Amino acid sequence: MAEKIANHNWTADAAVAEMLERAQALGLPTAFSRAQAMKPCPIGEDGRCCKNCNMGPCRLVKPGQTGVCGATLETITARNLARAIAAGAAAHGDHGLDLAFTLLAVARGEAPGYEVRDPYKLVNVAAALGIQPDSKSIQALALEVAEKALANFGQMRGDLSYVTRAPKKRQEVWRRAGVTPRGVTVEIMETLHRTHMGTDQDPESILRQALRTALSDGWGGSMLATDLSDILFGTPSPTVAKVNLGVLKDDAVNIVIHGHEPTLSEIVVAMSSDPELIAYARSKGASGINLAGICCTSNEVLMRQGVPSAGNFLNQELAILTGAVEVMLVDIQCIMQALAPLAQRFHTKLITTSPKAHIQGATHIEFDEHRAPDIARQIIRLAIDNFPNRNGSAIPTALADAVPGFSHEYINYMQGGAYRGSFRPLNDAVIAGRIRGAVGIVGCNNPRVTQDQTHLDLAREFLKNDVLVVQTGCGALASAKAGLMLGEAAFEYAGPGLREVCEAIGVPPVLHLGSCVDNTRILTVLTQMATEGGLGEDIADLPVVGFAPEWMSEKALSIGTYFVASGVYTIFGVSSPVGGSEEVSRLISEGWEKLVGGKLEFITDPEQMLQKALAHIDAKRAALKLAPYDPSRWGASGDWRMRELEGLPLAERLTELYGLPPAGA
Ligand code: NFS
Repeated sequence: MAEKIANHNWTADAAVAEMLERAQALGLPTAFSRAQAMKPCPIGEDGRCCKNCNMGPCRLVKPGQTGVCGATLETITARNLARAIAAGAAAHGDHGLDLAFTLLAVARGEAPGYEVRDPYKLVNVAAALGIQPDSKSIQALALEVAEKALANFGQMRGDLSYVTRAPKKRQEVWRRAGVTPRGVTVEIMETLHRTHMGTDQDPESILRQALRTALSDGWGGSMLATDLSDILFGTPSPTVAKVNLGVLKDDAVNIVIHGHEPTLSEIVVAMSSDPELIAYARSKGASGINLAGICCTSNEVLMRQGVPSAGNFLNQELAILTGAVEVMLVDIQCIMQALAPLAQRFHTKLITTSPKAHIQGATHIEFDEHRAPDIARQIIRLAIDNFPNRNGSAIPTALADAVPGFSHEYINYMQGGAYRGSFRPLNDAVIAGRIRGAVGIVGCNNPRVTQDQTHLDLAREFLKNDVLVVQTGCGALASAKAGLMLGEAAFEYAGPGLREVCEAIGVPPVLHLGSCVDNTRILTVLTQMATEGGLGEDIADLPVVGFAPEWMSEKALSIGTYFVASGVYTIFGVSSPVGGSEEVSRLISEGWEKLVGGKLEFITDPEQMLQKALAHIDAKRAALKLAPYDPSRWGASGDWRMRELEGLPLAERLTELYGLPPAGA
């Protein structure tokens, strides 16, 4: 084990490697060591186990074998995948639903500490939901938007409001395939019903409903969550922040906020600068209050408030292992139960806050948006009171700077300012071949593969190939930790064409678009690219590919599937949950490609992922009749070239740059 850690086989993150050594020295288990000790069940891993009724569980391990009810391998693997997608969509939907309730409380004046921070977004979202902004007050409009969002979650008939946001051609594809989502809840409910014992037993039909359910997430639950968060907490724009476990401070009260909803974390951020609380912290011998995020809560407050990030999913236990965390504050999703016994080995208090997420051994302080400031203050005081109990700490020094905060609104703005913002420059760069294509590398960490490694290998290779990289979730934090989200990364990693574009606009070559629900920002970017002109008329026409190379959660499956249903070739790593059935693997790739234009593949070899994606991007370019990718055409201008030529006399520089004849010739 020691050798493995030393070789960084478990992680690409130096801070994590350091903390894993400490875990080992203290004899404490982590997800990394548990993953070694617990091999995946080979039957469940590729979807061949059915436990949907009490005649089983049935394990289909022999050719031609069926379950007790006669269910085939194809039906069972398809049902398992559909259920996982429904669970993922439910997680995102329920998160969005809570934000709708928060906006409702704000509109009614019942949520002290919150307000509509982005009224422009409120007006835009209202229009997208079919509400006429007219001359209504912000409060009145917020009320209508909240009500309409709630109605979308519960709607049983018709189409989700945001369906009309997709390119026209995409809407037709959905209509023809019969996958246009009606509401959020209804699709999840129907998937659970169809996959109940004895209902839908045609894998193709089950998988079609899985597409519809995923669409109700992407163009429903998650998209609403993103929009409502922007209305309440502000639409992100670039900011500078520090990332990795080194953000924890030896001399300050460290509060780590972990989970997914921005509602609680935003108010904790606001309260942490309260002079009274800072004075209280000082009275206990601390220099102040230091907040740091983990997972998607981190992404939410990183991109909006520049709150430092202690890292991604697999960093959560290691933050506690530093011994420097007074409180780990959690809400929902991706929170390991192992945090509770681990926290008890240190002075750290683990505080759960959601009525939906209790953990035995944690302190539960229930969050209620109607009295958020009081609750936040109570939690911060508790952390301060815990500071004197700290008994030695070992904070790794690894730390990186990052520039997160690329909402699609900002991407539009950055290409021309307030008056001429548009997607034209980006489309032109793709058309000309400066940018070969774009990839989204998103999703989780998984201790079954080296932490962050595939995220980073893919990102660097795509940059070298002039492919623009956009990221969210834990994938985004992987790149942030490795310094890829800085302008300088374009010089170091990007190919000549992409480098020129990054230089001209002044952006990193890897754009951080937010948390996992913010994958919907990528849908919006793709829609804008598809409708701007020159790159076809549909998302499926674009030279783009999606990735979740280290996925582990059901949410990731829902996200991947809504990208497929939106027309995107999507590649997942680690292992396939439908690997037990060749037929179902074919249905979600070739079958879905025929039906909706996108396909889902599970590929474990990163090199193969890369090559297949580049081939796909080039094929889409060819179908659009764009110039073939040729990097030798670029790189003759821009800051980089200027730097190269810096040492030359002016005349020679002009010859190099513009082909002017050398002086005296
Ligand atoms: Ni996404 Fe965010 Fe991370 Fe995976 Fe979990 S934090 S919602 S599920 S692990 S990316």
